[in-house]
Amino acid sequence: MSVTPEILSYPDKGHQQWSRLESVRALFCSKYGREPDIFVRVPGRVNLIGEHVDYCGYSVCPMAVEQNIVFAAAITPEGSPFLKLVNDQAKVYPDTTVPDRKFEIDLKRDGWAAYVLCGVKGIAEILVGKSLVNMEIAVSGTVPPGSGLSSSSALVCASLLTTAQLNNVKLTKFAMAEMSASCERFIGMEGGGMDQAIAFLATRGCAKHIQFNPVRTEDVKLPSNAVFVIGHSLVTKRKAETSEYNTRVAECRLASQIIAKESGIDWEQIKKVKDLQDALSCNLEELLNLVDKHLHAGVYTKQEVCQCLGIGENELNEISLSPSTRKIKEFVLKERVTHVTSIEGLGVLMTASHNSMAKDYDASDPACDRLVNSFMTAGALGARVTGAGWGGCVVALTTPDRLNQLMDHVRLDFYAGYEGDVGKVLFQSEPQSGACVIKA
Ligand code: ADP
Ligand code: NG1
Ligand code: MG
Repeated sequence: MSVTPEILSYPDKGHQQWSRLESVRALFCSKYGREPDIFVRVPGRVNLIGEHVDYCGYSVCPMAVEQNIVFAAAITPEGSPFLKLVNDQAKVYPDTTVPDRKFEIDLKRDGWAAYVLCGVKGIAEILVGKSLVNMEIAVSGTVPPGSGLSSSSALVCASLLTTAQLNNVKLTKFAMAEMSASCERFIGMEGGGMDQAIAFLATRGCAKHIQFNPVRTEDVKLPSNAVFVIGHSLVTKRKAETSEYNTRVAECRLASQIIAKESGIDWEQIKKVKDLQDALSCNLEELLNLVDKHLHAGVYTKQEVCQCLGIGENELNEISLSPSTRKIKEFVLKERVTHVTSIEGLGVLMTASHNSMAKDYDASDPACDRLVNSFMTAGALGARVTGAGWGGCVVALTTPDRLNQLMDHVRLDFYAGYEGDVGKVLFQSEPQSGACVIKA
C-alpha cells in the first residue's frame, strides 16, 4: 500500500467516473479559459459504530462512501489573485476570489470558501520561507451537506491535498489525515479526526477501525452478507455554524476533569475521557462506576462546575473551555460521559448505540428516530444515526436477501410524500477507497 495518496491516470470514456470528471473539467475550462493541471477526489464517509467518541480519544469504525468531493485545479501565473474558487452549485456556493495570502478564516464572512481555506492554510503553515503558488479551483460535491456523511471534511481534505500537490509538497496519508483534522479547527470545529482519517486512509471493500493519538487503522472485513443502507432523515444540521457539537466536546472534558479531581489526579492535564481512563489505568466498567459515583444526572450550572473543580470562572474558561464554549451557562455531564464509555463496551450493537445517542447524548432528531424505526420495522438488523446527528443520515444493516424488501418498505413508509429523487436520499453503500489525485 502506498504511503502517499494514490495518483491515478485519467479514466477512459465509459468508466463510471469519466462523465463526472468531464463535467468538472468543463466547469473549470468555462470559468478560467484553460485546462486544469490536476483533479483530486475525496470521499464522504458513513460511521458504523462509535459516534461522538473520537474527540474523547476513543476509536471509531467508518467506511468511505461513493458520494465525494472533486476538485479540478491549476497553478496560475504570478500577478493573478491568490485563489479563485467556483462551484458547480453556484447558487448555494457562489464564486469566490481570495486576492492575497492572508489567512484569517472567518466562517460567517467566507462561507463555503472557509472550508477550502482551512486546507490551504494547513499547507501554508508548513512551507517555511516559501509562499504558496496561485491557484484556480473548480469544486463539485455529491456528499449531502450537513447530513452526517462528512461533506465538510471531504472539502477540507480535498483542499489540503490539492494545495500540497500543486506546491510539490510530499506528505504521507497519515500526515495529511492528522493535518486536515487540525485544519478543520480553523473554522472552530473541535472534532476528533475520524472524518479526515477515513478520507485519506480508506481502502475499497473495507471499513476501518481507527484509533487516535497517533492515527492508526486496521481493515475491518465486513461479513460477506452485510449490506449497509443509508437513509437521509431530510433534516440537516450545519455543525460549525451551531453550538451543539462543541458543547458536547466541552461536556465530556468537564466530566472527565471532575472525576479526575475527585480521584486525586492532576485534573488540569486531562483533556479527554481517554486521558482519564489512561491516568486511572482502569477498564470501561470501572470508569462507568466512577461516573456513577462522582457525577449527578441533569444539568450542572457553570458555577457548580467551578465549585466541583475548586476554581473561578476565568480559570475554567482558560483551562477547560474554548472561545466557542465559554458562553455556555449549563452543562449535562453524567449522561454525556455515560454515552461515551458505554458505547465502547457495546461494540457493534448499532441499535443500542442509536438509543444512547438519542437518550444520553441528545444528538438525534425525531425524524432520525422515525427513520430508525422505519428501518427496524422493515427488518433491518440494526439502525442508527451516523455522524454528529441532530438530523442527517441513518445507516442500517441488512443482508442481500432482505435488501429489496427493506428498501421498498422504507420508500413507502418514511419517504411517502417526499417529492424529490428518493434514490438520492435512500441508497445502498459499499466501502470505497480514500483520497486520490487524478492526472488531467
Ligand atoms: P457534514 O460534514 O455532516 O456534511 P457540516 O455542517 O460539518 O456537515 O458541513 C457542511 C458544510 O460544508 C456546508 O454548510 C458547506 O459550507 C460545506 N460544503 C459541503 N459540501 C459542499 C460543496 N459541495 N461545495 C461547497 N461547500 C460544501
Ligand atoms: P460530521 O457529522 O460529519 O460533521 C462530526 C465530527 C467527527 C465526529 C462526528 C460524530 C468533525 C469534522 N467531524 O462529523 O469528528 O465527532 O461528528 O461522531 O468535527
Ligand atoms: Mg462535518
